[in-house]
This record gives sequence, structure tokens and C-alpha cells, in this order.
Amino acid sequence: MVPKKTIAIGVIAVTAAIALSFNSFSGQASSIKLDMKEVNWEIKPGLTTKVWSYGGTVPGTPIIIKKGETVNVTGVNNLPSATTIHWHGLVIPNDQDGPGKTIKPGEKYSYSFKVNESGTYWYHSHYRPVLDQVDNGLYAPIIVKAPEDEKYSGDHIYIIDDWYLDSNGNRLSGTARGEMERFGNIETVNGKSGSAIEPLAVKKGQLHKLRFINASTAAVHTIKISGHRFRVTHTDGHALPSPYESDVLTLSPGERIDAEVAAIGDVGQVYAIESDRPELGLIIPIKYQDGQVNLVASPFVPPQAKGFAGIESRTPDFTLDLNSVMEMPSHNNMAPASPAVGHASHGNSTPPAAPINSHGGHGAPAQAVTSEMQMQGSMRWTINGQSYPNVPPLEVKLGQIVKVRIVNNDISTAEKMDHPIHIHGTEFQIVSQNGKAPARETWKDTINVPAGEYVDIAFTMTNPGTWMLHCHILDHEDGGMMTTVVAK
Ligand SMILES: [Cu+2]
Repeated sequence: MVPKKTIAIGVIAVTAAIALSFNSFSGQASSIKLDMKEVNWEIKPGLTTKVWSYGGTVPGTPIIIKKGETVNVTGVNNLPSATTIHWHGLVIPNDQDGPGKTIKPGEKYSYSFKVNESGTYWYHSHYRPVLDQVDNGLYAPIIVKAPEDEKYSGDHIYIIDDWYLDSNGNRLSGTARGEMERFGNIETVNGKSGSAIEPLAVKKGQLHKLRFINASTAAVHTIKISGHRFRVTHTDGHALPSPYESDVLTLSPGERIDAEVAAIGDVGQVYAIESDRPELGLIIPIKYQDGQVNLVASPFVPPQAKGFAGIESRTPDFTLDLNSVMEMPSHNNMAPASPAVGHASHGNSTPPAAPINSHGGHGAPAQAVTSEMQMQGSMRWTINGQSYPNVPPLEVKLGQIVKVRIVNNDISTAEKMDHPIHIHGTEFQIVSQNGKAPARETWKDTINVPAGEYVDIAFTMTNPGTWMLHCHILDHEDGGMMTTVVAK
């Protein structure tokens, strides 16, 4: 076993040299100061980029606590922009959730909340345009440890991101893939790419816990493992009554998966956990150390099923129709001869105009509309035909079992975009996908709704307030695919 070092993360910022592994540190949650600041961050030797950070690193300072503990965090804004902090996935009082508390440059804000559920969560900026802030690096893990987590041979966080950079590390605007969303040309895990990624060190017989978090603003990450199997135990922090095995994991933006990996390989063999786009640099080598240990049994105890009885046959309380519209600015007298078409013209196969970037230079807030953008029109993302803040809120009662059908009708553009929908302040049961019950009871806070498909979810709000509901592809969220759940 790797000896444990205790580092009080409230005092010491975790440096690049320390992997995000609980074998390397365990946190003291008492009082954490997050210095939000711009720093230069080395993604790999020879490639450094300017980032916005929580505490000087990307990902930012990990917050590691135990179930039932209270978190006290003071965010100090030394960024050139206002910001907010959202505690993604945590069920906490509304006034601590973050999006409503703008922290201006030079100001600070203190959060305090008790965390009653264990699991893998993360925190990130929710200040609009959110894309710029998260894309610049304002994200970090918040891990609420369950007692059984201590029994793994290792407990590791892998927070995945992608970056669109030139060879000098300058942030490029637009997208690497020709689509409208911000896709990168380099992928990172824990802020590092390629040879800078720390291998997963194991010994034969061990059992490791891996916590994957997708912090990308648009990219779905498909993660494969060679010579081993993932045993998926948690989705978005929630323990599965029926864990399952797979050698591939898929995470949409905002999603998390916890998986066990049993060290069944051999010294000298080459194994890896890698992206299905390995050329972008996301490869975690699995490195066997000499020797072996007695087989470590899984400490995971699946919870009792807790799905809402009879929910499948209930009529949804709300239906959310997701879509998008390409709009030509009405004041534009330079409209191209063949205007880009939106969803008003179903069946037209004209691809959308070239990628639209309204989130230009690094650190810049929303920029002035350029003549190029006027030529291209702009994309608006909609729920029931409206964009935030014009989408009517979902008004619910505290404790009410709410069933929501989310329909992705965004099928007429060439892209056929998926929309991973996230709700703040609650967890929800996946009731069905395209009318079919999931293979196993699943609770999440972010669910991908593929183009042309629909998903039914159910939840109860336990804390009063106005909670965000939005697509976690942040281009879409900033472009209007957001509403609120108002719980009274
Ligand atoms: Cu979306």
C-alpha cells in the first residue's frame, strides 16, 4: 500500500505534481479558501496555456469530505471577471448553490453547507456566459467519501476536459471539429495530456476505485480500458442497486461515473485507459508494480432500490421539447444570398453555417457582434420554443413527485445534437428512455437525451427555491437552453 500523507487542502493548494488520488492525500474540510485567479498552466512539457483557476491549478483545489460533514468555502475572486460557484449534484439549500451569488472581481463570498450524501460531485462556475468560464478552467472535484471507500487499494479522480489551443498554447476561438460547439484539439485528464498524465500504479490483486468526471463544455468522452473491466458502481454520485461491468464508459458533459477496476493484469504488460480519440492525448497507462497482494474484495454494498412506485405509468407533469433555431439578425443588411436555415424549414438538408463563435478571446465576456457573425446569423437553443429567460419555469411543490418528459426534437440540423440535461438541487430517477425502462434502477443529476429520442425522469425537490435546469453543453445553455424549477 502506498503510505498516506495527510495534507490539509484548506491550507495547501494541491500542486501539479500530486495526482488526484486519495492515496496521496486526504482532506480536512474545516475551512477552504479558493483563490480564483489567472495562472499559466502546463498541460504537457512545451505546452502551457493561460487558465482561470480555483486555487492555481486545473482542476482546481479538490474538496474531499466525509458524508455528514459541513463544508466551509470562501471564494476570493481575483479574476478579471465576475463569477459564481455551482456545487454540481449536491442537494443543499438554494442560497448556497451559487448561481444566484455573483462574486465581483476583488470580492469574496463564503459558502457553508452540510453534505448528507456520499458520491462524486464537482464544482464549476455558473456565471454566464458559462462556456468561457468553465472552458478557461474554473472546475474542480468535490468528493464526499463513504466509509467503504477507504477499503479500496486506491481511490482516484479522473476529471476530463478538452482544450482548443494552437501550438503555442494560445486559446483558439471556435471549435476544432467544424460543429457549432466548443470542441478541443487536445484532451486532458486532471489538467494533463499525453506523457504528462500520471500512470495508474497497481499491484496484482488490488481493487481500485476510479471516479470519472466530464468537465468538457461540449465533448462527450468515451473511455476504454484494455485487459481489464470497469465495474460501474455509481452514476453521478449515486450508488447503483445493480452494478454492472463494461470495458467502455461514456460520459456527456457534467456526468460522472464511479467504477471499480480489479488488477488482474501482469507486470511488464502494457495496459491503458484511453479516450476513443487517443490522438488527442487522453491516455492513462496502467502500470503494474512488482509483487502482488491478497485479492481485495469489493467493499461496495449496493443500496436498496428506491424508485418511485408506479411512476412508469404516470402521465408526465411537464414535457420539455428541446430544439434550436438559426436566426438571422433582423438588422442585417448583408444577409448571404443563401441564408442558413433553421428548424423553421424542416427537411431542408442545407448544413448550418460555419461555426459561430460568440465567445472569442480568452477571458473575454460576451463580445460585440462581428460582421462575420451577422453574415452567419446566430443559433438560439430552445425549450418549448423559447429561450432562457423566456421559458416558463416548472412550478412544483416541495416533496411532490414530479415526472418530466424531455424530448429532443433537435434533429433538423446536420449536427443532430444530443442535449445532456442537468437539474440543480436534486437527483432524479431515470424512469424510461424512449418508453423503455432502463436496464437497472438509475439515479442521476445529468441525463443525455440523444437527438430524436426522449427520456422520462422523476424527482422530488426537498429544498425550496429557484433551481436551474439546463443543457450541460454550455454553448447550448448560454444560447438559451435553460429554464428553472421553482420549488415552494
Ligand atoms: Cu444541448
